[in-house]
Amino acid sequence: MVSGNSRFSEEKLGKSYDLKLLGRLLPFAKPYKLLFLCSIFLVVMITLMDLSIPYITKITIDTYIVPSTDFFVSETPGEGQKKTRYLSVRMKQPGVASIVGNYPELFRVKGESAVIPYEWLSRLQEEDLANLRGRDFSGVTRMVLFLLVIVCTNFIFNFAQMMIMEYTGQKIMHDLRITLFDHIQHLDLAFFNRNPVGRLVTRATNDIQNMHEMFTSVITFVFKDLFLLVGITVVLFTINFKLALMSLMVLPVVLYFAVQFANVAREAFRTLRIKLAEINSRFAETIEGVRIIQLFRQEVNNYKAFKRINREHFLAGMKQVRVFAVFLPVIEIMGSVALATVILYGGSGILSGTITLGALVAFISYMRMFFRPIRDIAEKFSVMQNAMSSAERIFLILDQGQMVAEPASDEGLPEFKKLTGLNFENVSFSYIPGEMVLKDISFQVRAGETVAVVGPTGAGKTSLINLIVRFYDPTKGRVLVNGNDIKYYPSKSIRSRFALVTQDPFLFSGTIRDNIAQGSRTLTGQQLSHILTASNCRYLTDSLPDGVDTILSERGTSISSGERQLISIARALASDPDLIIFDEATSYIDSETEHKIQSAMKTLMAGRTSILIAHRLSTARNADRIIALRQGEIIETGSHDELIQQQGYYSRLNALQG
Ligand code: TTP
Ligand code: MG
Repeated sequence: MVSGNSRFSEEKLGKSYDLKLLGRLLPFAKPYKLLFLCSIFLVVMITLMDLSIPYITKITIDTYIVPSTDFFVSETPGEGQKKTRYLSVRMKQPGVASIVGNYPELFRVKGESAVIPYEWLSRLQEEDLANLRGRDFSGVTRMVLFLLVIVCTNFIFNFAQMMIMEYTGQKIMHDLRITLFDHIQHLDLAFFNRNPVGRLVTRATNDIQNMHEMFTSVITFVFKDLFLLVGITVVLFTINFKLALMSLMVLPVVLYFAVQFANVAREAFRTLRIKLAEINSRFAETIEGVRIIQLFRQEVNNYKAFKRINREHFLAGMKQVRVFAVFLPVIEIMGSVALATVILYGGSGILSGTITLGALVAFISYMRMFFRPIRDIAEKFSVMQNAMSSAERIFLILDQGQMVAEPASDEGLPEFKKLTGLNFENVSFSYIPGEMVLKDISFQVRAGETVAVVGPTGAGKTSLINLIVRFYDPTKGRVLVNGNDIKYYPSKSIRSRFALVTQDPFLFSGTIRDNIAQGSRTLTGQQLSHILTASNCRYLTDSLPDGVDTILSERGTSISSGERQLISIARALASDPDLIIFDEATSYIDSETEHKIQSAMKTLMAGRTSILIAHRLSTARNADRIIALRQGEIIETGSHDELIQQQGYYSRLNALQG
């Protein structure tokens, strides 16, 4: 079952979480190196600006608002309780001397400067106070303007950085998706036997999207956050070593929690991802098999199974929420503890004059800034986890080396021009090692011949064809085209000369015209009209309101299987091939449609080599040679008349079909 498979592979993948993957992504990021550098530069600038804001506040406070030339004097030394803060002004400053002279009872002159207790400043005339502190006022204004400039520049830089990162992320995602798409369409068919469609589609959509998020948000934020953390630590220690040491004392506890969190969260994310994959594959399976589910009235059972998976997904989601719900408040509390420490030690530092007020304010701002990145990184952890496992799954496909084998250039034969003969030389073949589907098959088809293959269902007829068009290579023996091993021709040149009408033809969603023109050069209106007539498709297109421009829904389900086969005959005709391979439909087709198909086939086969797989002996009867296949072995071969005379399998079949 699909879900079982995908669960297995999800689990297997979830365990290995590896930074080496980042290295593998580098080639995709390389074309955008300059943009990345630009972005990193901007991030550095932004961080520096972020860091400077509290520092500017500190300078403003310490230089202008509460200048550090202020000092405290204990008025009552005996008790040591009451301290008075004095503002000191320089007598040399213009206007100061006269103001001081006006209030002799308030100022105490000490040589070059005069001091006045802060409490008495309010007793001065407003005008005098403004003059006295004029320098401070203009200083504060200057600093505020400076701050404004920084905030604006910061905004512009942030905008630019975000745009660049988003652009780069989108570009990388597109490149990655194109690479994946192209890789998948070149893969060996055996790969698709092992990998359900749903899973492959998830790779190209979800997984690529996850990578995009990593490139944009994670790289930007994590880098920025780490840089900010380091920056803050450095600034804190330069402002006041002891206070920095005190306030960062909670850091080991925070680190401990972060590591614990990372471990639990990883597990929770993994479970969530596995459950999501199960939901996806169950959904895909249900949609794919909805006919069978309804036919066998499996709705209730299927519903129950889905409900269970859905609930498990919910529980896994809740577990993840719980992990975050514990971790984030813990970080919050640690932040508060650090803040309390700063206020406690910083406050007493101010009182004892070892720390300036500006330094304390800056410290408080920095501490607030410090804990935000820690939260951020923790939150980005989930994106990172997702992206890593997505990267792993994408590379798992990209590492699939099983491409359709092409000849090595020196072994390659010149372009395949015209078919002169096809040989099977002791060919044996198995899809699964050990389970032979074809056993020691040898036969020859000369140019212009029609060879029919008959045999019971499961005999290996379709498998035989798979070898001719090189969907697979034989396990043993050789398939020869024009006397050369088919392996030495580029499969492209072989396939352009062979046309295959399959048992259950696949039509793409698109117009009938596009489906017919598939693979062939451009078709003129006249050619198309000729093909429609020759393939008996005209009655079909004439009955449709939009004619050849009718859009077929996905898989061509809007038309019947007989009509689909007619369109695929037209498609084969359009490519004007040398070899026609026709795998007759096993499904019931009314005799009128059957007649139409047969006459279309006759036109198609005229003057060409053909291999027919026949279920209705009326198709086989006129072939030059008939090969009867049973359980992967050729049991009879000869013309219709010869085989009838042999009184073997074919003649019994003939008698049965009347
Ligand atoms: P087929 O070659 O498909 O048998 P057939 O074409 O003769 O049968 P029918 O008349 O019903 O069209 O299958 C032969 C065996 O190979 C059968 O046991 C299924 C197996 N098989 C695979 O395992 N993978 C494949 O892709 C195909 C086509 C067949
Ligand atoms: Mg078949």
